[in-house]
Amino acid sequence: MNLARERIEELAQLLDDCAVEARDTPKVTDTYPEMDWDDAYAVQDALRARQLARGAHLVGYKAGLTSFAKMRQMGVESPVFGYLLDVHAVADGGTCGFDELIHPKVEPEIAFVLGRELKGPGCHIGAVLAATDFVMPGIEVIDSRYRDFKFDLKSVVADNTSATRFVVGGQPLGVEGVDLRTLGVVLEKNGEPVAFGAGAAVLGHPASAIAMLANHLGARGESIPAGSVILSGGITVAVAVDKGDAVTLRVQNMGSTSLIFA
Ligand code: OOG
Ligand code: MG
Repeated sequence: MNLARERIEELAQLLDDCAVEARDTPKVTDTYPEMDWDDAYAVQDALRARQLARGAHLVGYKAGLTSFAKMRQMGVESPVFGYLLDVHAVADGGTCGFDELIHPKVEPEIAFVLGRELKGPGCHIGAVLAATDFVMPGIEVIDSRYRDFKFDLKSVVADNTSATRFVVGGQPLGVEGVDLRTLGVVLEKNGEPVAFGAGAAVLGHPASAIAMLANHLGARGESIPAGSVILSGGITVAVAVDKGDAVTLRVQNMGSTSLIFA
């Protein structure tokens, strides 16, 4: 750690305020280039503590930048991890307040719901599939608190990996007998298909993103509790949305989930 406790708390407050007030800020490593990985995750932890203290509940986790399409889009080269809160869940088919957000984008993802706790180190795809109750379509709404959506990995980790809203729904599917690599996904905006992909875009197999997440959390003394929902990462590039847009994600054999920006 290179940053003092007060700096960590200040940065968490800055990012929290930006999210609440829907305003952007230059990336935090511009001000603190000496920030290291532990500092970045410490800011994320402090941000989470602030939100939980306001009454939010932790409902799950997310992996991000797990597909080459996303890594290329954002100019970075490794996955990052964050958390999901109940206050950020949108009901299936529900409305997301556009004016509460800065410059939102949507991502098609496969969401995992765990039937059993998952704990690293040593977690692998097999352990993930064994612990998974079902998978379902998930749309993540990301909204970087950084100006022009520009960041480096440490800055985006501090900002809870741009996590903002999410919706899961459709038809839950058990993983037995399903090849998650070849599951096709279609993302539609206002009825037009705008992005397509298959599960393998995420690290070769979406469950490997969950294994990486469990190993990452395990190294920090945290596990993923049974019942958690986990977003495994955008399969395609993220798609910008405007006020009034309706977004639907269709996943092969899993129906669809949707939301409206109003
Ligand atoms: C970082 C978060 C990326 C994903 O699914 O790849 C992410 C960002 O691009 O803002 O959630
Ligand atoms: Mg995502």
